[in-house]
Amino acid sequence: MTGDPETHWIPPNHPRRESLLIRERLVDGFREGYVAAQGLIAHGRGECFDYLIGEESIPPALTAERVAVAALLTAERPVISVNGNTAALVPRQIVELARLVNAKLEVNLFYRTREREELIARVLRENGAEEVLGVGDDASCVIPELFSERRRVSCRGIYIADVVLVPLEDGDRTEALRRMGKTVIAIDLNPLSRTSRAANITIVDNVIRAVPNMVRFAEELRDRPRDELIGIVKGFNNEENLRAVLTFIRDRLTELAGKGITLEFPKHGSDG
Ligand code: PTJ
Repeated sequence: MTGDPETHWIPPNHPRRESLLIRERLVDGFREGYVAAQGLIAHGRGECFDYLIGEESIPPALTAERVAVAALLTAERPVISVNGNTAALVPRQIVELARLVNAKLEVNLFYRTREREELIARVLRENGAEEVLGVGDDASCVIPELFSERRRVSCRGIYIADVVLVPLEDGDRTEALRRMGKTVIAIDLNPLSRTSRAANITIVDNVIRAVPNMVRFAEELRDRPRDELIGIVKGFNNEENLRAVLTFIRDRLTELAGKGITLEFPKHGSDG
C-alpha cells in the first residue's frame, strides 16, 4: 500500500498501477474543480486508443513530436493551449516545454468557467509559469465562425499566434484555427478524430508521454540552425503519418490475433 491516503487502495504490485495513478490525477483535478467532469470521460476514450497502440510512443508519434518541436522553435508567435486534463496530467512538463520553445501558455477551455480558468492558471504558476494568458478579461478576442466557449482567446496569445499546440482538443476549434491560417499541432490518442484529421501535425500519443518526449526533442533541437528546423517541418506529411499510425494499429492487432492474447494461469487441483 502507498502512504498517500487517496491512493492507498492501489496495491503497489497492481498490474495496472500506473494507469490507475494517472486516473487519480484527473480525479484529484476534478475534486479541486479544474478538470471538467467530461474530461474524465474523454480520458477513458483516450485510454481505449492507448491500448490499441500498446501504451507506448509509437514511431509515427515520435516523428510527429520531433516535427512539432521544430515547428514551435521556428514559429514567430508560438502558443501552447492548456485545458483541464493537460493541467492535471503534465503541469510541470508543459511549462518546461513552453520555456524551451519560447511559447506563451494560454488557458483555453471547452467548458469555460472563470473559476476553472483561474485554478488552471494557478496550477501552471505553481509549476513555474511566469505568465498565463486567457484568464478573465484577457480572453477578449474571438475566433471567427466558432460558437463554443473555446472561441474566446487572448488577443496577445492564440489570436495572433502562428503556431498553436492544442493537447486534447475538439475538432471545431482546430478547423477554425486552420481557417485563420495558423499551423495547428494536436495531441490526440484518437487518430480518427476530427482534430487529428484537421491538424497540420497530429501527435497520436498519450499527453503523459508526448509532452516529456517533446521536452527532450526541444533540448536536442533548440540550438540547431533555423534552416535545418524548417527542413524538418517541410519534410513532414500529416496524412502519411496518420496512415502510418493506422497501419501500425492494424499490424499490431493482426499479430495479436494471430498469436492469441489470453493470459496463462496455473491449473487448480489435480486432474485426478
Ligand atoms: O478542460 P476543457 O473544458 O477544455 O475540456 C477538456 C475536454 C477533454 C473534456 C474537451 O476538450 C473534450 O470534450 O474533448 P473531446 O472532444 O472528448 O476530445 C478529447 C480527445 O482527446 C479524444 O479524442 C480522446 O481520445 C483524446 N484523449 C483523451 N485523453 C488523452 C487523449 N489524447 C492524448 N492523451 C490523453 N491522455
